Amino acid sequence: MQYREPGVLLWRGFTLEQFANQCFSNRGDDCRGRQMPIHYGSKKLNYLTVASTIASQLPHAVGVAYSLKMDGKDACAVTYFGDGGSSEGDFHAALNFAAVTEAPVLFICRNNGWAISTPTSDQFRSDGIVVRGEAYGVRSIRVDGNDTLALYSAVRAAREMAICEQRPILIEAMTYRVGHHSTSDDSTKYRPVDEIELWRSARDPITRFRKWIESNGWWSSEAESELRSNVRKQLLDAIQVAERTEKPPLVDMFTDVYDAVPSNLSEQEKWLRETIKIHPQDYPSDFPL
Ligand SMILES: Cc1ncc(C[n+]2csc(CCOP(=O)(O)OP(=O)(O)O)c2C)c(N)n1
Repeated sequence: MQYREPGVLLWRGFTLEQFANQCFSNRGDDCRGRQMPIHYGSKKLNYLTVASTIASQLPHAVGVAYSLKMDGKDACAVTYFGDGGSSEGDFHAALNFAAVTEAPVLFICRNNGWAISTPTSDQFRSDGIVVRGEAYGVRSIRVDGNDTLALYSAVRAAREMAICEQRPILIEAMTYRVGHHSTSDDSTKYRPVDEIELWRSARDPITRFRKWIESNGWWSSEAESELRSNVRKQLLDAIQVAERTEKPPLVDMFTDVYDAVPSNLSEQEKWLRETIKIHPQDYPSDFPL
């Protein structure tokens, strides 16, 4: 997984409390504080932990897909990446491996025009990502990523194909990153404000989808404001509780990587405990030992 797909996790049943616990690295966090914030993962929901080392998730997904194939499972792996991810070596290795092993994997590329401040024109001169999939022998489709229904039907058909025909499929969803890359980025430094505004207003995919469900009588502005205020309240509650929840115990820093904790790690744990005893002023008084 990359870092822009919490929606997938939400859809599968990850709760707002779980999101908040992960961000606060508390005892309720499944990763027990061993990942950076927003690096969610859930074994129960078959969601591999987010990797922000760009494109490293792609070969992993092919490995997962290949193992599903060998086990004869009626399932496929799905992996997400950006246009920037397609400029990494891992993208090429993954596509080629997937093609030759006929692994049931969906590569979903979010071509949003930018890898932080690097536009796609400075990344490649091919006709986007879709042609590269074809070049590797991976069936590929380009879709309007701002058209919810088009994307839904493309992904649905691709999933069916990946599983029934046991093959990889690449989807290039064309979109635009309206927000800054992250909180440390100011995208107005490298692109015109008018361009951002056009995508934010006239081309906003949420407005487009809302119009469609409203015109079918499935949605209304009242339903929207009720949903927004309910979710906002649930989210604030989850954040407040997560903020107050105790941190994981110190021993969790040393567990879960190996089946049995090896002696060098036990030794490090001992040193750490001794250091805390010698310098208690450097650690919070409620530090969970
Ligand atoms: C291997 C690696 N190189 C560089 C970075 C720094 N970095 C973080 S996000 C990013 C841009 C990624 O762009 P893209 O894949 O298009 O995804 P987007 O954030 O636009 O959705 C870069 C270069 C990183 N995280 N990992």
